[in-house]
Order: sequence, then structure tokens, then C-alpha cells
Amino acid sequence: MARKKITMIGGGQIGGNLALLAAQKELGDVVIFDIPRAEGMVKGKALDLMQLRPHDGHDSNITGTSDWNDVKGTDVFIITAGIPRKPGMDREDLLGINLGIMKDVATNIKEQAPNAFVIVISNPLDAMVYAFYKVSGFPKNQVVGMAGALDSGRFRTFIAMETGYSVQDVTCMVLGGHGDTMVPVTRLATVGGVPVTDLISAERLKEIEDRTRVAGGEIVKLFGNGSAFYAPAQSAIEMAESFIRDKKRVIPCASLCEGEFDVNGYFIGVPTVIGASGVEKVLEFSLTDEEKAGLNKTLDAVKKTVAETEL
Ligand code: A3D
Repeated sequence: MARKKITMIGGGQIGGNLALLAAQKELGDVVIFDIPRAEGMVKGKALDLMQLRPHDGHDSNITGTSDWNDVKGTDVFIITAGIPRKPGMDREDLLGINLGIMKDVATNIKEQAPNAFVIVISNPLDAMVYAFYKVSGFPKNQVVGMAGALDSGRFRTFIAMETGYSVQDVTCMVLGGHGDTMVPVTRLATVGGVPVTDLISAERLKEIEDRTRVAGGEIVKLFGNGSAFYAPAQSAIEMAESFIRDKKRVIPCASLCEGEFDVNGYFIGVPTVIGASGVEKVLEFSLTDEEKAGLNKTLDAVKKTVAETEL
């Protein structure tokens, strides 16, 4: 079987790590694309990654480019093009610059690889994935945003840190937009099937939910210049792998809802089945009144940012 082609649009902090992880997981050959000003940087990263292979024992080819022709035939794009947050900034503050970039990227991807599966990471996520969808005109199963995977991973991490039990056995989900209004669904979180509500006090759980909502900002503050990249990269690779290997993983992703959870026409974090057809299904389930109210609040925030795209 021919190798898949995975292209990272944006070869910065997340893009470089995406390339490393995709190669290490042998998902296919990897292209790192960036603007002409960063061509040397992505060519250098690609060469460095090629030279890591003898120690790692895999044969993926990794190349760097700023030529759109080189992305032709791509099976999966992961888009991180844009600027990240600095301390004091909301994700929404990035809209002005990143929207222009996303329009350019969507137009070029449509031209070069109209059948590809596209995972968007650039912020403000829910508006950027919407912009990609609108500008590219791709069918909804080919477009998804990475946020819930990361936010849920953060929630899982904090629960594991609190209990001292393996993070591998913590399951939970975070719904809604990728902002401070996201909705950690604590009611359904478990450690090895045991409800966390039986393991952690309500007061501490509330603090863990609050920390989850601002977990990205906590790292932005520590860095002083830029945002998280290791966990965001791994989260998106999980999604790409589920597509490439048709795993049908159920991952919270920003998927286009058309009636699910009473959301219509917006990308928002919901449990999503990812398989060979891309976004195969959104798994709907009943929410409590409090969770519904939380989802409505986060939807309002998403609508506001999407309206600013004027798309
Ligand atoms: P950074 O290291 O600055 O990399 C971004 C790269 O995009 C740079 O190399 C730019 O040169 C490149 N770029 C700019 N314009 C274009 C273009 N038109 N075409 C191709 N490449 C271009 O940032 P990063 O990797 O740390 O973050 C990338 C994005 O991801 C930012 O918008 C972050 O806010 C966002 N992010 C999202 C999450 C989510 O969970 C959704 C988490 C962390 C970061």
C-alpha cells in the first residue's frame, strides 16, 4: 500500500512536533509547509528529522517547503499556520491576523488536494475551523478542529495528578468551544470506570474544572512568549492516526453540528467518531440542565467570534 502523505501547514512549535510524531508513528511521509520567509527553517527541521531516523528505525520521508505545488496529493493536513497567544491575550485577539492566513491556506488546499482530511489547530479554533470550512467549501466530514482532545487530556491530567492514579485509566470529556467557557463533563469522568465524583470532593473537582478551562493560559503565562505545543501536537496526531488507520476513535473534536446538541451550523467540541471517512459521526447524549446551560454559554461565545469572520 502506498504511503500516506501528511502535510503540516505551519512549521513552528506545534508543526515541528507534529512532524516528529507523525514520522515516529509511521503515519506516512511528512511535508512541513511554511511561508517563504520560513522556508529555511522548515527545510532545516525536515533535514534534522531525517537524521533522527537512524536512531529511531523508521523510513518516513520528511521534507520542508514553501511551494504549494509540493502539497499536492496530501491525505491529511494539520493546520497550525498563524500566530500564537502572548500573555494577556485571549485566543479571540488572534482573529484579525489568523483569519487572513486561514483564507489563504484554505484556498490553496482546495486547489492542491480537494479530497484531503483537514485538522485545524490555529486559534481562535472554533472560528478558524469554520473559516476553513466556508472558504474551502469542503464537505463537513473532511474538516475538523482539534481542541476537545487537548482540553480533555488536560482534564485527565489534573484528575490523575489529584488521585495519584494512572492517567491512562482516566476518561472524561470536555465539550463546547475552545475558550474559557468550555464545559468539562465531570459527571461522566471516571478512573478505571469508577466515577471521579466518588473519588474527589466536589470542592476540589470544581477547582480542577476551573484549572482545565484556563490550562492553555497557564502555560502561556509561564512561557511569556507563545503557547503550548507538545500536548496540542500529540492530540492532533491522535486524530490523524484514527483517520489513517480507520480506528474509529471517539474523540471530543470541533465538528460541524447540524442539530446535534441543538447546535446548528457551528463547529463546537462534541464527541466525534473519526475513521477512514473523516468525521463519521457525532455521538449525541442527554445533558443535564446545568450542562445544557454551559453548552449554550459556550455556543454564544463561539457565535460571537464566528460572526467576526463575516463568512
Ligand atoms: P508558531 O510557532 O508561531 O508557528 C506558526 C507557524 O505558522 C509559523 O512558523 C509561521 O511562519 C506559520 N505561518 C504563518 N502564516 C502562514 C501561512 N500563510 N502559511 C503557512 N504557514 C504560515 O505557533 P504555534 O505552532 O505555537 O501555534 C500555532 C497556532 O496554534 C496558533 O494560532 C496557536 O494559538 C494555536 N494553538 C491552538 C491550540 C488548540 O488547542 C486549538 C493549542 C495551542 C496552540
